[in-house]
Amino acid sequence: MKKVGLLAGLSLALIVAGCGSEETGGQTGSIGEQLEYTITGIDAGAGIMAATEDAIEEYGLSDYNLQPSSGAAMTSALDDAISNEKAIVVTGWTPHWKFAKYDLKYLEDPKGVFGAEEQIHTFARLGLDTDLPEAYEVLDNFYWEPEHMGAIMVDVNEGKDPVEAAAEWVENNQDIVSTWTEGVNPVDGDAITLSFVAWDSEIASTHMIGKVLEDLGYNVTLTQLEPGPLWASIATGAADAMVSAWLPGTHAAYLADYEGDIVDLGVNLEGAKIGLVVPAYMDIDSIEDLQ
Ligand code: PBE
Repeated sequence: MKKVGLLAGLSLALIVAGCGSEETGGQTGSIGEQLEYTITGIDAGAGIMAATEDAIEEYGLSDYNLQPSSGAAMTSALDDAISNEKAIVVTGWTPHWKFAKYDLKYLEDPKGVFGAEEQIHTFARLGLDTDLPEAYEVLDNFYWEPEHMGAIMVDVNEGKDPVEAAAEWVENNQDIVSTWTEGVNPVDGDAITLSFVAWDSEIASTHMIGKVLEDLGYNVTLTQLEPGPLWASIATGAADAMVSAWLPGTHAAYLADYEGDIVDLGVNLEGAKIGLVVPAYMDIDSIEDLQ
C-alpha cells in the first residue's frame, strides 16, 4: 500500500512539474496574467509612451497599464525578468545595447501603430548658422551608422563613463569624424550648449558630437532635459542644438508644436525603430497576442 501511494504521489508531482514547465519561468495563467497586465515603459514624455497608449487603444488592451519609469529602470526591470525567465513586455527601441546583451524580439505590429523605420534628425535654434557657423556646419554634416552609436552604447552599458566612451570613439574613428569637420575652421573657446534626454541612444550621440565640437575649440555644455523641455530648449534658444529628434513618427507631436521656431539640419542616423519588445523565450509574436 505504501509503495503504491508513493508511486502515485510521484507521478502526480511529475504531471504538475510538466504542466508548469510549459509556462514562462514557471508562471501560470494567460499572457496578460503573467504580465500582471503591465507594459513596462520609460519617461512619460517619450514619444514611445504616446505610441504605446495608441497601441493599447488600437489593439483593445484596456486591461493593461503602461507603467512610466525611465530608460534605466526599464532596462533594469528587463534584466530582472530575464534572470528569472519571467514574462515582461517593454517599450523598446533600436539602436540599443539591450539587443546585443539579451535575446529579444519586437512584437509584430500589424496595425502599424509604431510606424515603420525612423530617422534621427539634428535640430538647431534659429540663428545658429550666423552665430556659430563652424558648429552649424559640423552639425549639418553629422551622419553616422547605427553600429557606430551602438559601439558607444555598449561601452557605456559595460560601465564606461559616457564622456570617456565618446572620446575613445572619436579618437578611433577620425576617418568618419573628418568627413564632418573637413574644411571647418577651428574656433577659440566659443560657448555652445547641446541638450539631450537621458535615453541610452541619445547619451551616446550627444556626448560624441559634443566631443567633436570640443576638439574644434568649442566650450561645450551638455544639458540633460525631459523630452518636452528638450524641444522647447531649441525653440526658445536656451540650447543651441540637439541630435535627438526621432522622426517621422516618434516625435511628430513635438515637431508640430515647434515647426518654424527650429531648424531641421536633416538626418544623422537611419534605420532606427520603436516598438514593444519581449524576451525571445516568450511564447507570443504579435501585439495582438497580448489581448
Ligand atoms: N526613445 C529613444 C525616444 C526617442 C529616442 C525611443 C525612447 C522616444 O520614445 O521619445
